[in-house]
Amino acid sequence: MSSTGPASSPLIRALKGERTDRLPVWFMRQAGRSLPEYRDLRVGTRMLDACLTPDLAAEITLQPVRRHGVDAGIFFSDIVVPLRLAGIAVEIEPGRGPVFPDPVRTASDVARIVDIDPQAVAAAAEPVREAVRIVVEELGDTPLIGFAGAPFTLAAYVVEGGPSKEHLRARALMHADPESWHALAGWLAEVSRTFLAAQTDAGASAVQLFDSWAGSLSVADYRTYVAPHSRAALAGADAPRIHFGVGTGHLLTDMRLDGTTDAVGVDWRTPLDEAAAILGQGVTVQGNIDPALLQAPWQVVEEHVRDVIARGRAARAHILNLGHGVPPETDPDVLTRIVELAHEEQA
Ligand code: 1CP
Repeated sequence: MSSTGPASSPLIRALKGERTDRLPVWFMRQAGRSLPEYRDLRVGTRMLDACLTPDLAAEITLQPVRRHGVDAGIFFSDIVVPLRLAGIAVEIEPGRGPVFPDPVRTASDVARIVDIDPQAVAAAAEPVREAVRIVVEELGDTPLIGFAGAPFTLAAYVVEGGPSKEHLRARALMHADPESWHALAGWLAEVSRTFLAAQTDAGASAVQLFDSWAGSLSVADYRTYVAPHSRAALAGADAPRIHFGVGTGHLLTDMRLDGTTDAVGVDWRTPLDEAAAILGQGVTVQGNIDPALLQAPWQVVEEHVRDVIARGRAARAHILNLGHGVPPETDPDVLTRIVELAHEEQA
């Protein structure tokens, strides 16, 4: 019998640097608002309650895998879920995103937060482990990707109190009070590490750290104030590791975190052959279909996807994905056709 199970899937082999005859493809934010079956299920349930209801979170995770035939599930949750589990007040407001009624801005705010034992997250994470176990059982040979927010992206919300454009308050705290910044980022790293462990312990086969807003940082600030904490969050994960950011063309090499990452996620701004030239052959690339192009006529999408695949051949291995999340207004059939196209092409 040939070897089976997620460990020999195209995604996990690509993360280990192998090219197989099937190009693995999945989509960030595949589980969510672009699917009518998701919108139906979510009626009457708040986002964070849905994340912590095991049957519901499992079903939402599985929907896009069934529909599109993607090569991985991404666990349906949110980067702020471990903060809710730590007992911090947070809600996800429809159409806006995560909102913290008590933002963490002063040294005493930080002291109040870091006083919470990150192990409280592990103890409260049973609904997460339960949902992951259901998903892993259903997925069989298809791997599940667990995820967490990187310390800087989480801080961008916690310090600001909600979504912001340039994440000024978090970046200001680094320089105004470096000690408080490092205390906060270190605590967030520990919380994200614990959230990743809950998912891998329950059977997730790979993890992705989302540093969605790291693109707003200078290289110098990234190295001093952010990279050590992201490395701590990811280094503890007992599974292959993907590290993703938006607008991070200037940070690609640093995002390898000294070899801690198996793959670097690249947004749509940097062609994958250029990214591979910068990153070298020690790491796999993931990306980078422009989400804006999903609205274009199919011929335009097809040409773009073929170009992304061709450029991805410059890397040691490639995982096809978007350059950021699926926009809510995307026609899900376009995603299904992209999966079919990727699987027709030789990796
Ligand atoms: O009611 C809803 O449907 C709310 C929309 C929504 C969804 C479906 C939010 C609110 N989060 C999610 C799920 C989610 N969040 C997933 C599910 C798995 C999948 O990818 O299919 C994941 C991986 C996340 C991670 C996440 N949350 C990130 C990192 C990824 C990214 O897109 O950059 C970030 C930045 C968040 C914060 C967040 N949560 C929700 C929103 C609208 C936002 C962004 C707000 C902002 O613009 O700052």
